Formats: sequence, structure tokens, C-alpha cells
Amino acid sequence: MHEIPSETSAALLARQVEQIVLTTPVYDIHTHLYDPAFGELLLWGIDELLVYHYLIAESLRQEPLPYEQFWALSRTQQAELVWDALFVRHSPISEACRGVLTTLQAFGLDVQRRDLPALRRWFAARNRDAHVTQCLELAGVRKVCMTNSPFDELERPVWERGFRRDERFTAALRIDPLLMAWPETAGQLRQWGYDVQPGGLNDRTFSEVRRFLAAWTQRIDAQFLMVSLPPDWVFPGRSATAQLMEWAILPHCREFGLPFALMPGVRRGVNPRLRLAGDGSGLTDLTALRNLCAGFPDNKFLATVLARENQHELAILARKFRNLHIFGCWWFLNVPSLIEEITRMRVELLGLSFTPQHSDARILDQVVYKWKHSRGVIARLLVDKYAELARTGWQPTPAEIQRDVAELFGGAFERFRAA
Ligand code: FIX
Ligand code: ZN
Repeated sequence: MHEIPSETSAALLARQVEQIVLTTPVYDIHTHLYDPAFGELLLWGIDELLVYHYLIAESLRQEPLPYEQFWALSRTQQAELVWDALFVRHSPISEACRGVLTTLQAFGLDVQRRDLPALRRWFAARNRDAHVTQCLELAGVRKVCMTNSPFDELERPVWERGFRRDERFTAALRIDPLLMAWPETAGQLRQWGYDVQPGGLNDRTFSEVRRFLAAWTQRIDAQFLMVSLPPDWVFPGRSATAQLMEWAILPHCREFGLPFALMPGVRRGVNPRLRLAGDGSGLTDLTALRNLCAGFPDNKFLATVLARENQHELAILARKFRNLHIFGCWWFLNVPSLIEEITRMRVELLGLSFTPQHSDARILDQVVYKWKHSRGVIARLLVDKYAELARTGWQPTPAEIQRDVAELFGGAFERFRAA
């Protein structure tokens, strides 16, 4: 038989899949962006892109300046140092560097001239609100979930004052200090009028913590609660972390029907002199997550794990527990080779019942490259998967592919949340 017809239909299928993956709007379920009403907390523009902590870590490997001298520089000078170290003196081939260029190119800017002052002039002339819309449109992002901490001194007053919400920005209640630094946080809660005991984790304390969580869940309209955890996190147990989880967080999540997002595997402050850029990663014993999923079937858990070596076990846990929804290639995993490996494995083990990616954008403009790069990888691997189906005689229709991609890009998450 002649080969050409089957090649043609394979090419057509590939084009359809690519087109759908590149254009389906996504719900970006974990970012560090803010509703524009937060003013300067919503970071954007070329200098912010350059002083992203990923790029600071990379540039201080190339630049022998003592850390303290780097931190003493103004933001403008830091951006210039990063530009010089990573874009001028070397080719910007790391993922975080390439991301800056992908973003600038999407704005129609000429990166070939390597002209930082010209780039700065372009951003200086931008209208912030129009820029928000353009970034989200270029990224194909229909909604972003923020990371909202009542313990953040800059963020809290904005919520307390109140503001008109931008519907594109949803909220997630981030509670790391509550679970990871209980004695200090208890003191803070007492100052805010909650009758908690720093030493004694008793019924009164748990119910006051729940009162605090209820107030903030309602104030910010939280879509879920979230915490990042060190690799050696244990559950159940006598630690304040485990006790608060069991007796305050989980009952609260059940009462409000909210998922609890766990992000294990981060070692904070591996090199504190690098500040935000100084966190590292480690292998987690996922027994704690298994205990949660098995012991609390009426709770819903979202999880992403920082170590590459934990990914297979995490996917298997998700096969066992339908109250677990796994998401994203977090932080050091958000590079094309690992997105490809992890997402391919998840598709093969879980089909379409997970959320392959979130951006973790800290700077608005980053949604452009983070999604462009991830969509490219996801498109390539889905082309393979649908081609494998087609070879069995099961020809996916464009409507079916569209339905599937919408699941991966937020639909499955939204159904899990609503369930
Ligand atoms: O804990 C987190 O949510 C992390 O994503 C961040 O804290 C981290 O600094 C980051 O930006 C990773 O992408
Ligand atoms: Zn994050």
C-alpha cells in the first residue's frame, strides 16, 4: 500500500493537537502574582524580569561579587549586573534566561540588539493595566491563582482594607508560618485576638486556629489552602505541624469543602546569603502524604513535589487515591527536559486526571514564557500520544482533543475542587 495517505493524516493530527494545545485557555493554579489592586506588589517589567531569584542564583555563579555587595546595589544596578553576567558575557541558554527572551520576543521587541536601555524605555511607556491584559492574553491564561498569606505585612493590609476584585485573579490561602513556625505564629495570632496557646496545642487552640482560617478563607474567597514543606515532614505525629494539620487544617478544609495543597521537598535557606534564591530541594518520604490521603478520605489534597526522584511515587499515589490531585512541575523541575519526562509519565499513568503545569510566575510578564515553553513540550508529547491512539484505529476528533486539553489546562482541577 502507498505510504502517503497515512503520513498525511498523521501530519494533520499533529497540526490539530499542536494548534489546540497552543490556543486552549489555561487556569494557572499556582503563581505568586497579585490582583492589580495590590499595586506595587504585582511585579512586572524588564528589571523585575532580570532580578528574578532564578537569575540571581545563576548570575552570582558568574560574577565574583560578594553576596552582601550584590544586595547593597539598587534594583536597577542588580538588573544591570544580571544582564551583563548572563546575557552579555555569556549566551543566555538556561531556561530562566531563555524565558526573558521568549517574553520580549512575544511583545514584538528586538532582542538581537542586546540593548537594555531600549528595552527599559519600552516598558517605561507601558500602561500597567493594559500590560496585565496583554500578558495574560499572550500566555493564553484565563485565570491565575495567587498565593495569599495573611502573615505577609505588605499583603495583609490590602485585604483588610478591602478592594474590588479582578475576576481573573483567584486566591489561595498560604499558611506556611502557621504550620512551620508555630510558637512565633501563635504570638502573632494572640495579637490579632485569637486565644491560642503557644505551648499547648489543645482544643481551644485548634478551634481558635479554625476561627482564624475561616475568617481568612471568607475574606479572600480562598480556592484552596496551601503549604510548602521540608523533605523530612512527617504525618501523623506529635509535632506542631502534624497536630495543627490534623486538628485544625483538615477539619477546616472539610467544613469549607476546600482542597489542601501540599508542596513537599523544599529545604529553605540552604544558602541564606542568597536570600530568596538560596532555597534547595530534597527527597521526601511520601508516607506522610499517603497517610493523609488514606486516613482522611473526606479531605481533598492537591500535591506537587520538588524532587525529580519523587515523581513516580507521587503519580502512583494519585492512582490509588482519588482524593489526591497532582499538579505542576515545580520550580527546579520547570525546565523542558523534566516537564517532558514528568508529564509523559503522568499521562501514561493517570490519563487526563491531573494538572500538568502551573507557572509559579513571580513577575507578571513571566506567564508569557512559562506557558509558551510548557505548551510546546505538552504539545509534542500529546502529538505522540494521539498518534499512538490513531495507530490502533481510534482516531481522536478535534472536539475530543479540545475537551482533553481543557481538562489538563484547568478543567480537571476545577472539577476536583468542586467535587
Ligand atoms: O514555595 C513556593 O511557592 C515556591 O514556588 C517559591 O517560594 C519559590 O521561591 C519559587 O519562586 C519557585 O518557583
Ligand atoms: Zn510557588
